[in-house]
Amino acid sequence: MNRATLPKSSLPSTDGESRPDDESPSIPLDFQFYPETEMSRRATDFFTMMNRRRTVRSFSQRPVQREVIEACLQAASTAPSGANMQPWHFVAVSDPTIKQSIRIAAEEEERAFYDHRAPEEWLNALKHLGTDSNKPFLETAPYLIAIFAQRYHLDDNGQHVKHYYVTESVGIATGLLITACHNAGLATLTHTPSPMGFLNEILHRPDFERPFLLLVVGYPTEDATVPDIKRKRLDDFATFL
Ligand code: IYR
Repeated sequence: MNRATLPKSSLPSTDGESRPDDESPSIPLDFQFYPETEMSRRATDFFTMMNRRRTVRSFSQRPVQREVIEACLQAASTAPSGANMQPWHFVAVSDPTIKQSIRIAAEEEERAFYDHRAPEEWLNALKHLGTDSNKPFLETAPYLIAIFAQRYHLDDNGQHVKHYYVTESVGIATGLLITACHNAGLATLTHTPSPMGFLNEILHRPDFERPFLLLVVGYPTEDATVPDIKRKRLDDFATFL
């Protein structure tokens, strides 16, 4: 069973009495209210912290504690999801042999992409990033987190249970994972070799799971540089009516 469930006997009912057959139990909301000044400060502090996040492409071999990755994955799993189906699966890879297999398969797809698959317009759009088909970070970074999107899950009787808003849900979970990693002091790279079917094979994931993204996680090398790109200004990406 993939959804969080409460034992039925502990479910409160609207009239305050335990009702074993209640299908939509509720519990008190654990919500934190802040005074307005503290709220403003928290909001701007968080933006300042997130504004330092950059996509990194040169990773050192420095290891990362598994506990940190576990906590970041748990943060990712707090994402809202269609009908609370939590339609994601994360495979955190630190095994050097598996990372090497992923690198070999990803570079093969990337060579096809850069050599003939990508239209000229796409290659032009990527020029300022300086990317190519060589992906050494897939072996040097301590963790590769493969994120899979599940189209459905199997219930206890082996019946398909359809998932809803899968892409939106997994996209939000991925965003939370990137945020959690950055907050913990880790650098990330969203890597999307296309197609990514090789991840199912290498990581033994079932067909109903679609590889969504490969997140490279670790520490930047001492001499890491990033492209000098600018973020849009608030006025250019947001409208208040
Ligand atoms: N997957 C390729 C190409 C690539 C595509 C986009 I859109 C990027 O923002 C960056 C790279 C690669 O990783 O090189």
